[in-house]
Amino acid sequence: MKPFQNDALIAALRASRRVFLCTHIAPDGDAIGSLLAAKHLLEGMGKTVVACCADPVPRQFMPLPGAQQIVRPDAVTGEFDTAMSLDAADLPRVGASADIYLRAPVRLQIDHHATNPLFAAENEVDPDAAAAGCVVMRLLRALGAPLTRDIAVCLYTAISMDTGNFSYSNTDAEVFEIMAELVGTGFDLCFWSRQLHLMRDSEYLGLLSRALNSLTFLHGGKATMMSVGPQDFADVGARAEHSENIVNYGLYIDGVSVTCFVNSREEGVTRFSLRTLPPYSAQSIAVALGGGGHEAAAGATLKMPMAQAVPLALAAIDEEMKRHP
Ligand SMILES: [Mn+2]
Repeated sequence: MKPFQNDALIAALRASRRVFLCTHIAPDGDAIGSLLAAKHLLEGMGKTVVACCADPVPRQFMPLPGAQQIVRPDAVTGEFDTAMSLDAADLPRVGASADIYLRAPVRLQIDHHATNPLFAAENEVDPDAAAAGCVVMRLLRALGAPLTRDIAVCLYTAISMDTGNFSYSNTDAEVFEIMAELVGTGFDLCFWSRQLHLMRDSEYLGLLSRALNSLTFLHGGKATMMSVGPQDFADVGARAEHSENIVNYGLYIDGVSVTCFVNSREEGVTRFSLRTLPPYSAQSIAVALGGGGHEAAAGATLKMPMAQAVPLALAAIDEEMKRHP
């Protein structure tokens, strides 16, 4: 495991008494896991700690130890001698937590985003760390604090969520060194991996089922398209968030390099999510439809009904396929 670099940050935490911890808005597993691990760690050292997030904790993270005690900024009272931000790429990312953070005389942060402007007085920002949770683990070691089972569960959440369950390119040897220590605490890996990586809302599975049923092959099996319309959303009771990630299923077929997921929650607005493998560009297709994104993942929204919008998408996909026959 890499050593924690910033000795001044360690000294500041040792000297702290009342600590304000915050993380980014729209919190993910690394945000909530790192926040809670730091809370347990500092409480174990006898500090008074308030953990804050400006947005609600997503339901899947609510069973984590301490998650019920995460508060919103408007519920925070009293003054803090020390504040620390976790996993936030810049200060605006902590949302309404920023005011409380800025009021603390000693301001620290732990993060792993390369674009971080080092907004704290003492920063430990390592763009090579797979997750902010990895840096929290280094902090725990530097402080000589015990690794409890509660901390292990929170750090497992942070690291497994930010590495796509140990599958993204950021999954390095340190991740597994840390995991060996976490598993050593005897936390229930089976339960938590199911909770974090398999459990889905029934509405999500309902919408996914509609999408898979609609799957059609294009261009001799090199491309796929799935679509769900307003009636599908209504029938299964799905909300916007339930349409996330469905697009990826269109690529989980041998030989398919381009996929498009069409979804329309309301009549007259049609969204396209695109995913591609090289040499094809999701971005080129999205741009042709007036949208944008990255090379492998992009999207566009057209203000027209599906029946009118889909032929335009098919034409844009045609164009992209022709570029790489
Ligand atoms: Mn992160």
